[in-house]
Amino acid sequence: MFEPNPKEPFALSLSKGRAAQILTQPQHSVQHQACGYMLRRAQHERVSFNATPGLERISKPVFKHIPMFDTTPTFALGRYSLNLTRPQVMGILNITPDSFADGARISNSNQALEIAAQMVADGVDILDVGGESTRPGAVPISLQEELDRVMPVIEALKALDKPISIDTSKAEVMRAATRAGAVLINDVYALRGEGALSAAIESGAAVVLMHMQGEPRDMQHAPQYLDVVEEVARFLTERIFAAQMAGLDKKRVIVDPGFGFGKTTAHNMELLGQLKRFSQFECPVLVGLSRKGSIGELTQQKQASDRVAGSLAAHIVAAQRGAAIIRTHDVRATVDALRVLQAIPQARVDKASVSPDLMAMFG
Ligand code: 7PJ
Repeated sequence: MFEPNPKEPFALSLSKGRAAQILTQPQHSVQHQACGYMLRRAQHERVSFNATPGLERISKPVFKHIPMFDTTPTFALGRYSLNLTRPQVMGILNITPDSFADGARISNSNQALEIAAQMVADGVDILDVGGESTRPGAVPISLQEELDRVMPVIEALKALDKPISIDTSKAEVMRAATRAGAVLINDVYALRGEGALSAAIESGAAVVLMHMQGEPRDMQHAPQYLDVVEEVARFLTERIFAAQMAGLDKKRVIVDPGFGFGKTTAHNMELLGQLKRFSQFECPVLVGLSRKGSIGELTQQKQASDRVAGSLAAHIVAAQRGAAIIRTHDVRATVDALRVLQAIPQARVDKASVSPDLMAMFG
């Protein structure tokens, strides 16, 4: 426990080494100590704070005053920073003539810009641009075709000043898109394609590593697992490891269990139920169930556009179980639903998880 020096400004009373330790060690005990210190300091300076004995409620108002101790979780996307204290919404822009799930079929960049501008007005956080369909049964397209679809759209979307994600598995598309300003590479093959890993690393962009069993062409033909949660988690562990070994900082990684990619509805629901398992990677978790077949199956809605309510229910459950990013076609509805979820105060921190110092302070 370190003691405040009431005569000195707060930041100066910490040695540099100690401050660095607090900032780099995520252990609760250290944070609790820092929090206790902050509280006494706050009391001394008569900073008002809510003294409810729940760590979150105490620490937020106090930490807010001290930039050095700003522990707000964020994720860097180029010059943008995602605030991970609330689930972020990724809007889907599929520039694919065969993309039947889209509210609108996007065939040119003007149209893409119009739809994306609406998404921005609706509160989107990331725009995900894809040129190749990866839906079940989809047939791959050529590199040139994919570039021709996505590049004009990426150029057009820059006007909106929102983080752009490129949904691709091809190294060349990753390179071109990130050169043009995309800050996130969303690869359903988790960088297993030829040259993809090095292209992603060299680009400096963040990456989404997603699990898929099989290939889009045939992945929904009788997918099988002994334990879907453990198998998906193992795959993601291996891909994070491969990325790290190749030189990619884990701070640039987002993980995704890949709903619907070689999974039955039962598999998808098992993954959704156990989503917390994926928080163990300490990477943001992305979830995409928007209008997918499983939602259609559960709600008996054949039309993709009739699956909005079902998708919302699944995404809210995902957000409650730790999803950091929700990938959706329906931005307005998703933002609204998440706002309601966000308005619910977090459960109180378990007494046992609060340091004795802090408890003593409040009796
Ligand atoms: C996903 C995706 C997903 C990520 C698609 C569709 C199929 N990328 N791309 N996660 N799904 N990261 O949207 O229905 O679940 S394409």
